[in-house]
Amino acid sequence: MVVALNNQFFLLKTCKPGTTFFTGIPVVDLKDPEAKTLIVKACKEFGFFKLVNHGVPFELMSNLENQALTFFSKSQSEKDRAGPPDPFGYGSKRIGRNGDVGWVEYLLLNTNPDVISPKSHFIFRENPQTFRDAVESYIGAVKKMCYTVLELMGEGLGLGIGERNVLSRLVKDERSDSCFRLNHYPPWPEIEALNGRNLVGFGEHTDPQIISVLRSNSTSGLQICLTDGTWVSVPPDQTSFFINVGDTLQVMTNGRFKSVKHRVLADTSKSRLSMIYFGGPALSEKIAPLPSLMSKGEESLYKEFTWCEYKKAAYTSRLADNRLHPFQKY
Ligand code: GA4
Repeated sequence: MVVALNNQFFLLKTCKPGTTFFTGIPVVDLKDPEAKTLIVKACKEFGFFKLVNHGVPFELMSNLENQALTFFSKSQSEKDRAGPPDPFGYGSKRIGRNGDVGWVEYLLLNTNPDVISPKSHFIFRENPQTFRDAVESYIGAVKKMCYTVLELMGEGLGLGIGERNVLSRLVKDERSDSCFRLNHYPPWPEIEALNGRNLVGFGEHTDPQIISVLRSNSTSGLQICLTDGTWVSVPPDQTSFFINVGDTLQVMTNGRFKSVKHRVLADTSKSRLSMIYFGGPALSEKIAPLPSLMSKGEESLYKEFTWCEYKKAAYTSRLADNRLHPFQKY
């Protein structure tokens, strides 16, 4: 449907809201001795799981949530000074460069201190130091927790002693091309023309990187697509993290793990705030199945590519595209 905002017209997608929450989301307790096995099982079956007992203090999450809400409550012209996203910076309604739109505004930041983009410098120069501190403390804690998850994945996959940390090493690398996103989905007024449908906040897509770590407030909206193609609503939990397998991890496990298709529907009455850390490899990194995972005679399902090549292709794609398609052998 077409929505008019500030004299501009936007074509926004709508979709039928799911009526019930899905109760089958795998839950992994990071302190459980069986965590590595459960992580691998969830990544194979869903490409997605909820992480509890993760050790990241709730205060870091709520502090960043408050800081982010302060930023998003500024006037449009003030927020626009931190945009447009190139890809880093503030963006509103437009996602990526190829015509995708959603009922969302966001800040996209890179997380590698050596390559902080001029845009990030600007965002933080123009905003209180408390915002920058909140982003940095949160990312610091989430990164550490993410390394633990990736190490458990390596163990759970049965990688040899020498290779066990290969996934966490890629993300720990100082050249790692990781990024961080704050998404704000404002409530939207009941519009009759929607006929009981919901506005799409962030359209369906898979994440390109190795792993994504999402935390949201208690407003629902996130949906994942199960392997049989059904969309289900994820019950929100502001104290936990939701972990997504990205396209790169799908390739590195030669399709054993599935990168999960997901989307976000906006809520009519409550705003949703999510924060997502995307752990990616260095630009020069060659992406291919891990040799020690492969069974005898097993062939790679993908042509070899570097993260840089994949990323270039990704930025010419639409959100819902299968970005691995050009790299698939069969
Ligand atoms: C999806 C996952 C991350 O949010 C993101 C997105 C990126 C962007 O917003 O700039 C992309 C999208 C995401 C994949 C395809 C391209 C690039 C928008 C888009 C249409 C930051 C990322 O890495 O890939």
